[in-house]
Amino acid sequence: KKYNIAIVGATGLVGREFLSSLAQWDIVNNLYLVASARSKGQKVQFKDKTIELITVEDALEEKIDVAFFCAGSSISKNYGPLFAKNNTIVIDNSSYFRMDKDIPLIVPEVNGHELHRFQGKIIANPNCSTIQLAVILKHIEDLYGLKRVVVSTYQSVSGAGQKGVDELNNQILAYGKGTTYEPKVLPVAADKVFYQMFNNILPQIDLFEDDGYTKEEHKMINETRKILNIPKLPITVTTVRVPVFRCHSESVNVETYQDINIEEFKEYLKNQQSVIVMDDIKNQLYPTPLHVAGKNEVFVGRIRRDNSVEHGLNMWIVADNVRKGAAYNGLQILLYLIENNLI
Ligand code: 11C
Repeated sequence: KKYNIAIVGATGLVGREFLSSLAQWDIVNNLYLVASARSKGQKVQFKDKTIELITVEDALEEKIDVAFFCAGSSISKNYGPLFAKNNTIVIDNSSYFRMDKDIPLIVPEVNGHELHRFQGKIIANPNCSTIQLAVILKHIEDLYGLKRVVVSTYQSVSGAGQKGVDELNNQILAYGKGTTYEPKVLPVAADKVFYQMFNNILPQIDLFEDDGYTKEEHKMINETRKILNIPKLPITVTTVRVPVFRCHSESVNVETYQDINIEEFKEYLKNQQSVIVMDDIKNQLYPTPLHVAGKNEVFVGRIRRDNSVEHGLNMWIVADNVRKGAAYNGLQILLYLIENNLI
């Protein structure tokens, strides 16, 4: 069977990635590419078809089975429910609906089962840095029981969208010419002060909240608890932007209830969906952003015991934030619905 599919935000970084991932599957009947009014009429290639961009209002006139939203929270807030009312399943990449108790927040290989009893139309796609963490934590919870989690992230500029990518690129080019390029986007376009990203590290992703944490840190904490269905999981996070274009990396420390057999854990992980264990220190093998960019799986390495607690381990998790962290996870949600006859 084939479906009428819309991408709302088709010209953005995540929208373009969704389009190229979708091209690898034979599930599209009609494809609707939605962008802002000023892009209306521009043409985009999808396989052997040329498709004209339309506005979100135009798309509401069509009969669409599934819409992938990746145009930011306000578009999702304003139009997601209108598409849902039209009987369209909305897979929403924004943060707007994620913590709504009636909306499932899905990483298919972790909690796809929640979709079987879901009657609604809007499904949320989690934050990029949360997805890669949840994929690995699920297995630790299943095997040993999670007692406490401590995470520090090393997030690429593509997390801040095309503007973040362009800003780092311009600063690198300027450095090559012996000049500088003034920051206007990073660390956070909506904040007051901007810092150079090239040759620098910025311990701020998104705006600060009253407790001294950033919104990104709260997202990782709250979304991880919701996806794993452990509402009180003790977890603390520091999120950091690094001058890398693609892939988020995470240093993760976990304390568990039961004793961990590191070798057994590695073997178990090797057999899990979406996980690639890349951990051979004798040969200096561990995941790096350059290696993982463009791949769909979550890579894990540096898996080792934490001897400072009774049962603990440290590891290094890397995933492509635009793929598994956004577009590919959204596509996986759609594929899960199809495979399980839920659409
Ligand atoms: C970043 N994680 O790297 C953010 C971007 O809630 O989907 C993703 C924002 C979101 O800046």
